[in-house]
Amino acid sequence: MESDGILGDLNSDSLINILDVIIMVNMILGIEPESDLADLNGDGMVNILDVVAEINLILGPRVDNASSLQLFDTGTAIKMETDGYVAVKTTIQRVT
Ligand SMILES: [Ca+2]
Ligand SMILES: [Ca+2]
Repeated sequence: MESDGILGDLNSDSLINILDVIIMVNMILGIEPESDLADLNGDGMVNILDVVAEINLILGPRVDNASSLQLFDTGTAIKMETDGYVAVKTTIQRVT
């Protein structure tokens, strides 16, 4: 395995694009030797998770995050309506 170069740039052209995705898939299939540069999530192996990370690098950050969010109490549940993606962190606490 090699470690010089840009993480995700598997053909060393200083760009991260679909060509690097193809090389990564070939590494997974055993067609090409694996490279440390393909292990985007740093878990020590090259697999589909790294392909997803590579594609996300190419597509860039999501631009469709929610700009508004409304919560509704339906009586039996809390309902949420948004116009895009939101990250939700939930804490469940017992009330005594
Ligand atoms: Ca490249
Ligand atoms: Ca990995």
